[in-house]
Amino acid sequence: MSEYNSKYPEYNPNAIEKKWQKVWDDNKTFHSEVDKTKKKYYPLVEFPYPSGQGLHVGHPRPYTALDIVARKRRLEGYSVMYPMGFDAFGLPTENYAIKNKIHPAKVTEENIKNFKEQLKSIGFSFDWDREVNTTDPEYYKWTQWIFIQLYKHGLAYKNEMSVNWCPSCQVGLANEEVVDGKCERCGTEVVHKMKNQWMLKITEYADRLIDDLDEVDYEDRIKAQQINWIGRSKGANVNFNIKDTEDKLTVYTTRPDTIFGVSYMVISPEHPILEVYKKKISNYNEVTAYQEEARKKSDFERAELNKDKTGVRLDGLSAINPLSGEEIPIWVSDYVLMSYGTGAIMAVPAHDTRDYEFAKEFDMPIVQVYETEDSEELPLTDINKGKSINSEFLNGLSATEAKQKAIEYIEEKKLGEATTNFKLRDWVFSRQRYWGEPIPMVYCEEHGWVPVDESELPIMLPEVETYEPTATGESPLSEIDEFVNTICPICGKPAKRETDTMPQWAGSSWYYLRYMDPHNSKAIASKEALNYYSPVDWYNGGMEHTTLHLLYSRFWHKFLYDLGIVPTKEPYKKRTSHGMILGEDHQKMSKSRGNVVNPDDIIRDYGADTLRCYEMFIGDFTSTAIWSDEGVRGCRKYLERVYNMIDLIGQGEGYSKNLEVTIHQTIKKVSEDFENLKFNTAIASLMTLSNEMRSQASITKDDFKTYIILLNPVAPHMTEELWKMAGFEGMLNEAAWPKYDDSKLSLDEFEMPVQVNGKMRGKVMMSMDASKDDAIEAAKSDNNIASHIENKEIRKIIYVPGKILNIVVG
Ligand code: ANZ
Repeated sequence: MSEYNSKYPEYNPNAIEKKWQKVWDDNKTFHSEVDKTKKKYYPLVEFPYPSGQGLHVGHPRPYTALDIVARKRRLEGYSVMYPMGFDAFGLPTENYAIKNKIHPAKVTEENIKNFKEQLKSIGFSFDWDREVNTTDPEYYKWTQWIFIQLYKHGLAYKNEMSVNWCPSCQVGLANEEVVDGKCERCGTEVVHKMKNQWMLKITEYADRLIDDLDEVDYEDRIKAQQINWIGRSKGANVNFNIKDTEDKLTVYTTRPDTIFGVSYMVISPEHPILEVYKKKISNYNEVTAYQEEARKKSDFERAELNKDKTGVRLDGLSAINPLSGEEIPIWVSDYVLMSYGTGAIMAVPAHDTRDYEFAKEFDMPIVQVYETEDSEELPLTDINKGKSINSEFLNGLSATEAKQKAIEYIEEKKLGEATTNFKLRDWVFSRQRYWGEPIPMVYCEEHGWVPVDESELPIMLPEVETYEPTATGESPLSEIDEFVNTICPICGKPAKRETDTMPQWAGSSWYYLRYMDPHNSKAIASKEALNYYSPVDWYNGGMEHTTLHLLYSRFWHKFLYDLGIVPTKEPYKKRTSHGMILGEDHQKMSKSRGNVVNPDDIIRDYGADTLRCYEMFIGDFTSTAIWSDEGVRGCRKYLERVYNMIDLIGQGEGYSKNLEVTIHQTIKKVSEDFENLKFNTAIASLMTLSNEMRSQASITKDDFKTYIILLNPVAPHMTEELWKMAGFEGMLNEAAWPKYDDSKLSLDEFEMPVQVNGKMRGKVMMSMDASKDDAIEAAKSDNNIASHIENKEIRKIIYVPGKILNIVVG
């Protein structure tokens, strides 16, 4: 079989990779169609924002991971749809366009072209016929359509409200876009501004967004973040009468069982009751001065950083504890936020840290209403093991019992009611910028806000000269008369278009649906496509998108489910997250630090397969990893060694006897590890197997074939080339994923160590369950061992099957 021993050309990834990429492209190898004879599989990665910087090495990490899963699934016989697209609206492009006076659409087009070339050069098995681009009018037509449905169902409304405003980007931000009181994008301190904004009622779905997490397979840390972000809290609204008035102050409390420990109340500086009773409050000027101070602080500063408690006691206004009948003072303090609960609290300093700090500062009484055996210290906040005291009918009860009983009592006496609160706020959906989807609404003097007729969609972004935000903070669209002036869809009289655009999160909230049927002009996607491809089987993306994109898209999906448009309650069956890749200096890669690695350079110098292999081998997929050029070179060397293994192919059918067990073990390990995000250990076991193969004088065609199929998802170009070089039939991408045989996972023979009088005298091949007699027989057949027992009396034999034989002679 001399043809297999012939000299092959040296490993030249640049030539091999270009060649196979063209073959895949020409043959549409990875194109998917609805095929009811096969089970579908839909892996999804977050589509990139096509920035001017191009792809960085962080992108290929998740893309390669799910490319591995996609390629493996195809070999397992699934109909796989692995799509890619571009999330192209957004500020950086707009800012670049402003600075360089190029239309954002043009900038986007160029960036996408560049990104696409880069993605193709890495050899991902994306179905490029399904590419989507959120800035394409044929795409955003449907984003606008969904908005109209939301409006028609009462889930979109306009509201004058205080918004987070970034003075630098000149744009309103959602809570999710404010990090530590600063703009997520540019880091500028966010201020508050009153604006009329479109809002989406995500809060109406808050319960379902938590409860339905039971039905999906998300990493625990992802579920936990979603639950915390939504922040469901169960408690009660309790009414406190304001002394000598008809009015009540309603508080929200999660601990109605501590009501006998209330020694004062606190209301937020923005609480409307202050205005109502300003004549009764004798120190009102102190109150207004305090309100002025509070206005300067963000909610974050007030809630999270508020260490030193401040406040003003209202003179002339007090409240009555509804359970004890006691008169208690009312304070104003900024640690109580108007945006949560009712904006008023009952203070229980013995059992709440914030109330305790406040009571200490202002010398208010502290009444303990729980005691535990092991702690005397106040505030006593962990009262789950405690017993209620000083609380009349609650005395002696545990916290759970007392809470239950207090709520029952409060409801029965009509003093309040059980309530659930959420930290989640409605989604601020207006942006005063150019490069986004126009919100398809019209304002008519007579009919108010009216959605445009659906037949008019898409409402196209008009061509403009400049995209700068206006000095007033209005969208640049507001200065284009031809855009603004329209007619009312109801009465036909002159009306004005909404000039705000949608946030970048809009287009990405439903893109996974468009992939299913990207060219449909009549609907988001056909019923057939939706029924076949739904839901996404495995969605991988960044942890930073857990509270924004993931929540928003689950919300839209549930809404579309309620309308009967999508067939599943949840969009994504499984969600995982990858870790970030840091530079060699252990810092986040950034231009200014000069530690950015460009994937193009790695591909040019080492090849795409090396890049892919290294990105998967770099470390635990879910954790942060540090880039190392040394590691890249190691992966390249490994691939070269595998490439050269083709020279080892010799005679023989089936697996080589010496390799059989390791091959079955490796099939099992690689198959399982690829499913469990353990790409690095899968590659490690492939490396071990290749070392074993290379230590043989020759290997069989089948040894080699299985090896390259297992490696194919990681290094698809080289393995496809080797497939052809070895003369295997068809293409590797049409082969079948190898199966392992359970019975062949361990050796039935092993090298048994033999000791004579406790000294190691040799090793013999033995079956694992050989009898004692067979073991002795085998030992005697070894010359060296035999020489140590010859002519001696065997006194004792210690034999542990599968382990060792010890012969004691005298
Ligand atoms: C009395 C009490 C006693 C409370 C106790 C806690 C512990 P979560 O779990 O986050 O929902 N609170 C209510 N509204 C507030 C507001 N607008 N600003 C600041 N604090 C507010 O927290 C609910 C608890 O936070 C409520 O229960 C209330 O204090 C406070 F031992 O009432 B509690």
